[in-house]
Amino acid sequence: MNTRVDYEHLARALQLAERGRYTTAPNPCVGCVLAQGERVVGEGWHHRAGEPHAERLALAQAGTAAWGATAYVTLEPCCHHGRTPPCTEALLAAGVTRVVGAMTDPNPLVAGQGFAQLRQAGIAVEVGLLETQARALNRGFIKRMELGLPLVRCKLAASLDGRTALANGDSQWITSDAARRDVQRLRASSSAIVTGIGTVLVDNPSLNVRLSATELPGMAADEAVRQPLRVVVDSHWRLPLNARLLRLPGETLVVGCADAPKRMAALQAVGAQVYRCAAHEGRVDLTALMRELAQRGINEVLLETGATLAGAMLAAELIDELVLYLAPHIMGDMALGLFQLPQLMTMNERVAFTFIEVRQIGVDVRIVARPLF
Ligand code: AOF
Ligand code: ZN
Repeated sequence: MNTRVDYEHLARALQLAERGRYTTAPNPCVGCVLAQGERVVGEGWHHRAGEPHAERLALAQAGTAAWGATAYVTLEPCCHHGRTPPCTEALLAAGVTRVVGAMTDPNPLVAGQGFAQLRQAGIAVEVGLLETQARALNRGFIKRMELGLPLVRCKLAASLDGRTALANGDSQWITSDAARRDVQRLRASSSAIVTGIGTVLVDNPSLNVRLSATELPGMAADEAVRQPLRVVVDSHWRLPLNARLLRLPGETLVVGCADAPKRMAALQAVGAQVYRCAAHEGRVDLTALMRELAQRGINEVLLETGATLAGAMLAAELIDELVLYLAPHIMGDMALGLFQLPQLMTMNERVAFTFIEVRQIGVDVRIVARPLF
């Protein structure tokens, strides 16, 4: 049975976990509160991979007050030796007698065994309180662990009539400053930004994060802001060697499928990483690419691209969420649309979505929607 006190401590642990949003990848965001009844004796959250887990930081803060305490954890304590030793052992050694966990760790190295070990050692374990909130924190990590694919958010900016660019390709700037700052936070919380060669050739984008740590909730002012991996889907290796994104701090991965070793070597020589991906009908196999990104530890992908790649990703059912910024103007039916899809013959073929959130950002509107594949 969970009490109001359990609920409050676990809710606090979720708040702490949230502070890791911009730093923990490829690890999940995790928070821990140690309490004796109402009284909190230790708090911790996971900052970044390789550094101590939430439980260890909370235990360090609590010291001997952890003896007989309840541990509130947003994710099952690990029982494996990863970059850090098992949290289960640390909790047992410190004399914690009860564990309230929001969810099981989907990592196959843990997957229920952490809770099982604690139970075997005589600890009272309860699982499932605030599970929905805990899962929402780590959707990318969970999807990668369960399906071997990253979570993909497709960010698009359009006019009120759903147009992204004029027929001549001009698309700067559709949305206002406030919406573009919002996109900066989306980028900062993503491990990779994926775009298509068409977008790079037309826009020469930077695809980087231009925010300081103080603008990202939970980050310490002196922490370095991470640059997500920039991924260019470029089947025939057409990326110009002087593209802007190759000159910026952070890494760029060019993904093609054509057999062109010289071109690949030239890209490597200017600092790009290259990956020759499996092909599907002469183009990069997008599902294979997403699997590869997951294998490289990418939990969350932000897709920022034009109608061709966005359409192909949607058709391949690789998009989990649409983040659509709509600006209050009309561009007319000669302007370009959001997704290139084969012509539909019946209304049944529509791709259905469900709205998750609709909100005004400055003068624009942000719609978050999820496809119902
Ligand atoms: C916890 N508490 O705070 C986190 C956990 O390489 P390591 O040692 O950092 O282990 C990473 C794995 O540990 C990660 O994939 C996930 O299964 C779990 N994360 N577990 O008990 C934490 N961050
Ligand atoms: Zn751990």
